[in-house]
Amino acid sequence: MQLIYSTTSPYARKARMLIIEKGLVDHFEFYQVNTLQDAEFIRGVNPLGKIPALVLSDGEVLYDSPVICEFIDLLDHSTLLIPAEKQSRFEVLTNQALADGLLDAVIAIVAFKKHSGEELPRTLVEKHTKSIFRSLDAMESRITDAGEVIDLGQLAFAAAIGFIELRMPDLNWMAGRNELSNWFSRIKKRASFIQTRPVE
Ligand SMILES: N[C@@H](CCC(=O)N[C@@H](CS)C(=O)NCC(=O)O)C(=O)O
Repeated sequence: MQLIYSTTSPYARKARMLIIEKGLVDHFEFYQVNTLQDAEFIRGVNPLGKIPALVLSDGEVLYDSPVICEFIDLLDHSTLLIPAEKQSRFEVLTNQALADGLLDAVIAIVAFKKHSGEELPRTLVEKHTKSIFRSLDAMESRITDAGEVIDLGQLAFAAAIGFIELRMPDLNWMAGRNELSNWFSRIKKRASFIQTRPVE
């Protein structure tokens, strides 16, 4: 099966980190695209015109990243990163939704400029920026340092913060968020984070 991705896409990074954490790299072919130059190709694979997309061996295509991650996780039941137990399962899935939603707000700001060459209207920048800070505060209160134990929610948090550091380096996301900062300083040393760093 083939994962359509770009090295800068944080949603794809989450899926790539999951593949590495689960030791499943050999099961995948990684097909790198550029969302601007390869837009037509991407639309041909995924009607939403977005990456990541996962093309299965029978030609079926999975999107978006939460669906792809669920599929990857179920490839090997021995190390589930989306736990089966109800309470922790929905904590992890909500953490993923939080990180993905934060990213939607970041991308609404940065992608507009990239595509149009213009700044997003100030009212919308303020709305999305408030959403980013609220989401970071929620991440600060929800993060639990489980040492070496990793789950999909943590991978989503890591991909989201990695993208903030890439695209909004002046945001000062660490200020007043000690739990999250300490946790991030550890997760960023993991092979899955290092091996998926964005290359521009
Ligand atoms: N909800 C989607 C979001 C995917 C997404 O927005 N991907 C961006 C790249 S980071 C993209 O493909 N953008 C291209 C476009 O919108 O034209 C997911 O979780 O997979």
